[in-house]
Amino acid sequence: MNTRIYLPAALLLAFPACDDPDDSEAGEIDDVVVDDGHDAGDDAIEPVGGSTGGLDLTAALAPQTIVGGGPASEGEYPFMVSVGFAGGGHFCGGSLVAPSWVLTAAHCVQGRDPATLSLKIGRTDLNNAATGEIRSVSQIVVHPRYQTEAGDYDNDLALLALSSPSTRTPVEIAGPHTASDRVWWMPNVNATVIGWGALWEGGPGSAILQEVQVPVLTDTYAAQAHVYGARFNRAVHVAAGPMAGGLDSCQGDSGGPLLTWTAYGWQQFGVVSWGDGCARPDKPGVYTRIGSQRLHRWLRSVIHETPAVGDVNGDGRDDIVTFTHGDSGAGPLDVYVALSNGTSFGAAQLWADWWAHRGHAPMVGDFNGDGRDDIWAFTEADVYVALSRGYDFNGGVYVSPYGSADSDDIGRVADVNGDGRDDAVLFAADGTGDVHVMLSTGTGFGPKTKWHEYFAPEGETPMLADVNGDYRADIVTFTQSMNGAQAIVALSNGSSSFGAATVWNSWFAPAGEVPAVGSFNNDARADIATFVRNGNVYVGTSNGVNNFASALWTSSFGDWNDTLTVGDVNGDYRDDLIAFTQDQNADVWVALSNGASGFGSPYVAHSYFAP
Ligand SMILES: [Ca+2]
Ligand SMILES: [Ca+2]
Ligand SMILES: [Ca+2]
Ligand SMILES: [Ca+2]
Repeated sequence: MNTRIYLPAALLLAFPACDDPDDSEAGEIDDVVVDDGHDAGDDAIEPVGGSTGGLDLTAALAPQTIVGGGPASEGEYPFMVSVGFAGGGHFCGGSLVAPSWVLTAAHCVQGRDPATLSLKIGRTDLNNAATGEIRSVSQIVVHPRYQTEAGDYDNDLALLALSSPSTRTPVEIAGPHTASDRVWWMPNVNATVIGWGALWEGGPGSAILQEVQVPVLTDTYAAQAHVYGARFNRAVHVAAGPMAGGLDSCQGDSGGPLLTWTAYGWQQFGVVSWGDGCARPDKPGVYTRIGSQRLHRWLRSVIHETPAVGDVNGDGRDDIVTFTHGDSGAGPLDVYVALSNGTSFGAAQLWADWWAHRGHAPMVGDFNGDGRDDIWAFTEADVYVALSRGYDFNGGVYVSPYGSADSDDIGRVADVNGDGRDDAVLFAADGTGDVHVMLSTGTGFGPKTKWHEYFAPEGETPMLADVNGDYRADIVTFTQSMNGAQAIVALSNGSSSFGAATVWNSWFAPAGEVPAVGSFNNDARADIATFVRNGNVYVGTSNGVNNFASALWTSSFGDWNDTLTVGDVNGDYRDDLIAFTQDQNADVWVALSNGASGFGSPYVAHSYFAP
């Protein structure tokens, strides 16, 4: 087994402090010619043009591969990054995923000093100094659970903060809106992997970026004994490559992107991590599964704050809340609130600190039924709640029975039994379709019990809303698959279960759209909505029995990069549209529902919130 980092022996000697899990493998690529540019004192200033990636270019110019591929065109992958040593050579790939963040593999950078790293962004030929951008690294954030689970190189992810933002366009990462993007990287889809790594197992790298197409494999295949067995962990790994071998990523490609071509351009769903050799039969490349719920959530929570919407002071108008995140022991882990005045949101106020680490899923909901929404966090093993006092969240903390949550689950908060207190609902992301509920007692949680046997299996987008107006929240899922886009409902019986799953709309929120639930018109029943990338928002109004009737309510709201949601900003019992841009401006946009057929003109309701 080996990771796909490029670390020739000479490089290890030059950086003895930079130990690597893969030391023992370095000999496999010792025929790579290493230049002498790795002395920090030798080349303190980036020798634009001279940084060859430590490769013998004459040997690397053979017209092949990554393994079995071919050269990329100039400008084809503007988000591609070469991770190298300052004044030295390439050793890993990476990808620009936000203006100030580069994604790579944990095993490439763990334990390193950020000051020793240099990034080349958007360069195809590592020798061509006229192209791309050079950036230094101010911070390395390694996944806190890297290498702590059962499989090989679990959670092999790291983010590098850039010293100054890149001007290149970042690549989109899979799963930004729960699971709707899963459709683009289903098994058998042909994915693309790119890198400057070895052209064959044990061979030299390439100065010219290489690309190759590899089929996405099923988890079942990758977990077979003759493939990777238990070393393959489906929660965090995805395998790609022909079963017969011949096409693969290899040493020097580690940290680079595994990409799929969607209707909207490139999307990254994997990070080059490890494999047995390169391009061997039944030994495909194994990639970090960044499209999984939990890894996407972690990535997102490093790059951005997490916004939420709820009425935290109990005046009937929904307010906005943001969770800043941070790591255990490091912070910041603040929670800010901006209260609605009926039209816009006031100044941000600090209402809590030390809440929701990176990767934990924060939410808001009224745990004790006093009309004020409280803050929640779904962690690896528990559900936490802190009560609102109307001016902060220091009204007491409650924790679920230990082990009741799983970081792969999709957690939701809603009142399923109609007692006015929001309950915790957990949708299993392991494909079983189990739905569990923990009822709120107002001062604690009841036992975790199964309320549905099969609802919203992996790849769907589950939500809760009272669609029949009996004050009990029902479960709703959007299938969002390649050949179907159903909205399916199972009604709460108020005490122990959700009923039979029934299709209420047979075409709503197909893959690539962002679904939501809310009450948009003047009845007491919750409806559904979907945000389309072109700015259209459709609403499906509930008839309370068996149907959501779809209509276009606006054609000018939101941008795909926004976090799109709904809430009742003005307290008229109708949900309005809310978009958090989460960019440098971090504007919050609102469009008010007219209660019948449309949303008003979008306006900025807060000028800087949840960047
Ligand atoms: Ca309020
Ligand atoms: Ca409350
Ligand atoms: Ca309840
Ligand atoms: Ca209901």
